[in-house]
Amino acid sequence: MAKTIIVSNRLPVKITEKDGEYQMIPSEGGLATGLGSIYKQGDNVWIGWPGHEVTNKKDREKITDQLKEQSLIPVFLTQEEITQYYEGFSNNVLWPVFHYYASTYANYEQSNWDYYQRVNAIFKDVVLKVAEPGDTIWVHDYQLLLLPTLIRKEQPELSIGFFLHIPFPSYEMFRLIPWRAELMEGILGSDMIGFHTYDDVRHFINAATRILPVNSSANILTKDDRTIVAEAFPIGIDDKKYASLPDEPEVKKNIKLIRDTFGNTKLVLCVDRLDYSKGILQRLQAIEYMLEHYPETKEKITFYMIVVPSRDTVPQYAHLRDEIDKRVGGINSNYRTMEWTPIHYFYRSFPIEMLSALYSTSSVCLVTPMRDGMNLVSKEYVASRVYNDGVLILSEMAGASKELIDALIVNPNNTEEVAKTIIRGVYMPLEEQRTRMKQMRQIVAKFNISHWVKIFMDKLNEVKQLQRSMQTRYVSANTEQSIINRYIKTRKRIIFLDYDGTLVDFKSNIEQASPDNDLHTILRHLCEDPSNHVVLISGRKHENLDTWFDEYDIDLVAEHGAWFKKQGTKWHRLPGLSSQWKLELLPILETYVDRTPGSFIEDKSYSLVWHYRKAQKGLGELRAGELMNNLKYAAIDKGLQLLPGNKVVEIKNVEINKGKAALTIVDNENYDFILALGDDYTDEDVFKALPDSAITIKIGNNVSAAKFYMRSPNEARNLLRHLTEQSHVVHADK
Ligand code: GDG
Repeated sequence: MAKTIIVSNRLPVKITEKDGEYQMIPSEGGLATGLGSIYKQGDNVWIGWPGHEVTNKKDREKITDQLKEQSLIPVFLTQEEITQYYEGFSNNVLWPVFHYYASTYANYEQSNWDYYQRVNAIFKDVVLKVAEPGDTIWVHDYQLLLLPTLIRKEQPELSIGFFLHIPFPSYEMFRLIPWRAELMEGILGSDMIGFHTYDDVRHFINAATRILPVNSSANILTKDDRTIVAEAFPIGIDDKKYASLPDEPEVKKNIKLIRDTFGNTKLVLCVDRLDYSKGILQRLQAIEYMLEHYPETKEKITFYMIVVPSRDTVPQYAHLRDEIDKRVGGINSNYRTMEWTPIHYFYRSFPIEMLSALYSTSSVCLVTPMRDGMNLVSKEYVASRVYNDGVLILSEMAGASKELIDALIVNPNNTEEVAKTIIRGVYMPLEEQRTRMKQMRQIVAKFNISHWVKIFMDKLNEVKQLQRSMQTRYVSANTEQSIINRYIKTRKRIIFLDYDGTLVDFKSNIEQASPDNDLHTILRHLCEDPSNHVVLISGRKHENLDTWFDEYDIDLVAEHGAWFKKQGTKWHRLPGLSSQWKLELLPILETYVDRTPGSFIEDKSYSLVWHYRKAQKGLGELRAGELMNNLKYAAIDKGLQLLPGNKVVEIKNVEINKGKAALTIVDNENYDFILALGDDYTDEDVFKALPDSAITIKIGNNVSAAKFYMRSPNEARNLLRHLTEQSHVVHADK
């Protein structure tokens, strides 16, 4: 049976060694709990580093066996590998860049990058030892950005999901990393990529399309024919656990202790891992500001500040710890009284029973990171407030602020605002506290950790289905053969061919796309067969088509159906068309050309086209959206349609439609073989208009009404070539 494999840097256990015996203590983290519903079932497993350097072969075997009982598989790493891959690259490049601290903390060392690649490859080897066709792999976080593609290269059919727990920065930040293309390539081996917020998704899609040849349409990316979805899945917590903890005797005892100690003052709680991204120094500045400017708060408010030791062997972290020490010491010695100390500071971690007691007793939870992927402390505080009271102050830079909109949201850089908000929070009327807290509790309860796991897995399956349905519609060798067989058997055929993007690749200069010798040969062979009626149906100007295709026995449809020419006759236009509207719209389009370097207008007899293929990436798309918006009402008023195409926006009369044109040609003729090839928005009308028996093929991979897909003009040409070649052989044999 197919299984699910979770992969993360760390396994959800802590290993300790005593007298040669190893002990595995399960970690209490929310992620471990949430993913427990997955990895503890059936054959599912979790792969990761056990958090301990083990060099002895026997010990490794022992640990592996012990972990196996808990469905865990270790990836053993040497100290050197951990130092360079984890501390060096993950925490000294990716962590600062992704948290917008590139200029202060990022250190781009080649050897760290080499190790990062090497360790990702080690993880890949462990994964591939257990992965089998049909399995699903869920890779976690920034330490393993290369893993999805490393796996995909060896097992292309596996379903791979990736979740990033930290923010994804804007392209301007991400591009600073010397190995940005390799990292992006690595992530894009996934089928689905999850982030905490929509902003992260937006940043990611932008970076992907700028760095690699990747197309995007909304949140769907296409890379080498593979559909990849980027989506926001805000992580949740085990809300029920936090709601029930206060009933436990140990927690009750702690609650009493805290009340007895701080009973006379309002408690403000802060809980962070030691990290510059958590904004601890800036918060201390706000606390100092409050005490200085609002002296009435003295002896009324007490701060309980927990900083959990982390990475403090790294000099920057040790420095931060010392700075915090100094700042806290300074504030306490300036403002302390006989009965009161403003900040109770602890550089250590506490058992969850104490944490829960603090969540329960604090009037305010103050969470002010400078950047945070989500921030679980804020959600844990909310889940612990079973009486719907208490106030959450939350930085707008934390992912959680997008969900917990009823918190008091602050900018952590704004010292005065944070100071005032602390006072507002402490003295907030109970009624308001309850209104806000109720809303937040509903959100934390609904979007809890099991919900997160479920929607991530459901969506990953959905993406896989989507890919499969796209895949089956690609013209395989078998499908091609059956099209050819049908072709050979039939005697009255019609073949509709779009030109740009279907028979030739797009060129940045529209005049350059003239037919080459190969295409001429293909068309000549198609036209030589008297059973074939070939129709070239294009958006190009009729003059253009004339110069290129006059020598062939084919019908030409130009400007999407505004002009038609039967072979050997003259061009005639669709009756009743007006081009008066162009006078009015042309000046508007010109303003877009003036503001968008590289763009230009193509003036056809019954339509105007604004081209932006050569415009700066991103700007063209932005202007195209703007233009469509701007012309929305004018278009309805004047009977026009706006068509966003491949790097173009076309404005034309509603009556003009390739589908209608195709239908007029097919009408009343008993064709026994109908084939249509097209790549564009406008070709969809042809696909829809033709009878069910028609073979319709979309070139490219956007959603289409066509029955089949092909990847490129090259494939389209091959099909046409094979049609005539094989039919020639059959007929010659007779
Ligand atoms: C990354 C992202 C994202 C803290 N002190 C103690 C203690 N904790 C627990 C808290 C909470 C966890 O640690 C901290 O979680 P955060 O979300 O705040 O931060 P990161 O560890 O940096 O996590 C973050 C997260 O991934 C999930 O995707 O939210 O943005 O940076 O659960 O309760 N637990 C105990 N004692 C302590 O003293 N027992």
